[in-house]
Amino acid sequence: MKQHQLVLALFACLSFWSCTEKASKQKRPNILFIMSDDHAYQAISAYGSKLIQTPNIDRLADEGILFHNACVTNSICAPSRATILTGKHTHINGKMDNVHPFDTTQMTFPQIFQKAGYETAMYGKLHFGNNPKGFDDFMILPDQGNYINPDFITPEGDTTLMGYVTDLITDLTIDWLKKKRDEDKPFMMMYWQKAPHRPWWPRADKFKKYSQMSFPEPESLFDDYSGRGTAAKTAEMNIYSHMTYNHDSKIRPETLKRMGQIDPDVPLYKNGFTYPYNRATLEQKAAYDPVVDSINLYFETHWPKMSREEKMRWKYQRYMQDYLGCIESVDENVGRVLDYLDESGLAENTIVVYTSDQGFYLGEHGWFDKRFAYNESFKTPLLIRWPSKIKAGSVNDDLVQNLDFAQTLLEAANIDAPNDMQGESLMPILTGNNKEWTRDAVYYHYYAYPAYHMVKKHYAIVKKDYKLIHFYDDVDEWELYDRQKDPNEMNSVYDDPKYADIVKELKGELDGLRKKYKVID
Ligand code: SGN
Ligand code: CA
Repeated sequence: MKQHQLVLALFACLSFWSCTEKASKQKRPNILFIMSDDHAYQAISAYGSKLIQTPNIDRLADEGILFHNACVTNSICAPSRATILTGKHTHINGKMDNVHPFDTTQMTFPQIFQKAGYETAMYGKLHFGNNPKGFDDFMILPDQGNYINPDFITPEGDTTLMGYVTDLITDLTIDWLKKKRDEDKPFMMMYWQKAPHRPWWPRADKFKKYSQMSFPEPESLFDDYSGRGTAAKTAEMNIYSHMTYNHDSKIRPETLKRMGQIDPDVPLYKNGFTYPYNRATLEQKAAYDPVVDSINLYFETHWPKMSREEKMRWKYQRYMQDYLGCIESVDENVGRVLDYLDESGLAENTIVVYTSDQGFYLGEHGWFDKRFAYNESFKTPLLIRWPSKIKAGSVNDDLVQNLDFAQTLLEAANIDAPNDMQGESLMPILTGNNKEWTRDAVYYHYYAYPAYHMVKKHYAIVKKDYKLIHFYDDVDEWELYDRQKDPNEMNSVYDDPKYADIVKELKGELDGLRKKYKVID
């Protein structure tokens, strides 16, 4: 071969190599990780909701996979997020509650994606008390954030955007996808909504629409907790007793003042009327006022004549109206983003995850909020779409956890996960190789006590048939639920001699899980 032929051959080789290298890089899937705050699976129609239709979120189930037994390791906001980002249980990542800041010296999976050549971005609620690492761009809400005209923390400093938070976070997400990202790189983005977090403040049009609707009650709305131990009885999250008139039910301080002492056993929110309203401009307030006025008029004229049971029912309806009004915006905005993925041609090679930082009580056991290892807060929605790998319309009932998300996404992107992550990649399930999935028990641990809602510390082992929970600290109580016979978890059978062998077996397995996950007492 002559010299010039050699040079040409070398050149051809190099350009072929760089093209295939680029092609293989481009083939790496994009990731759109959608998370809402406190979105109960009971409020997603793909899960058979009796409360609301969520056609856009349902698309992910129709075109991908829906998990019936997805759960969290610790049912509270910031600890759940820390588990998601580190792939480690709370006792290892150290984020025990919503108060103490996250230890940012730890490796999180977005940092690994960034190092592997992905472009990364995060918009919405993080709740860590510090800025996220591993993102090329971010705009996060300080602390819990606000529904109306929210403040945002950005790498360049703080700013305030005018409008409704769910729409704004979506605008930021679509804007980044459309205009800001580097199209030569795959992306990994977090689109993490604040809604439907308390105080459940819908956009004005949804507030109006939902305030005129009524919703079916859960069977256990009037649970007296007699089938369970101390923790269920002392928790402060009962709709009648702990939901405030002003902050939650949208009763104005002036109304309450006129009415005098209403129910001395029900507290009022310390900061007066609910804070999203107080942040609104006069024009924004005017859009809410007629609805707030009619709620207040009804309350003032009917409340004094209502029985305790009727009051519970009324508060439940008010709660659902506002909570579900928030969900409708979440769902419509998911639709906007999915539409953009379709229009831009990105949908085919983008993994879309929809989940929540935990489940939530929508009146089951008379409750709102979360924290417990009982079903509604333990279980979290999980829907994943990945057109080239996941068979459309798949459903799965394996025990999967938010602990698994980091390893799953890393494996999907062909990136090695660090050995000290504690989850398991869901790739076998996503690709239809379900037999490779062997886990049959998960570990749960909630620590934030004493704290808001006063749910006692507890840890649990959960299997498909049974749930064994140990409440500790200022009590020492065990509960056992037979999940097949008592799916609503109304009666602990821990003291029933018929279950003695099961208790013994589960305690042994629980010890095994605690060792496996390196729990130190
Ligand atoms: C706020 C809410 C609580 C809620 C916590 C934690 N109260 O404090 O009801 O449990 O957030 O929620 S409110 O008066 O501010 O509405 S979490 O999702 O961040 O864990
Ligand atoms: Ca939450």
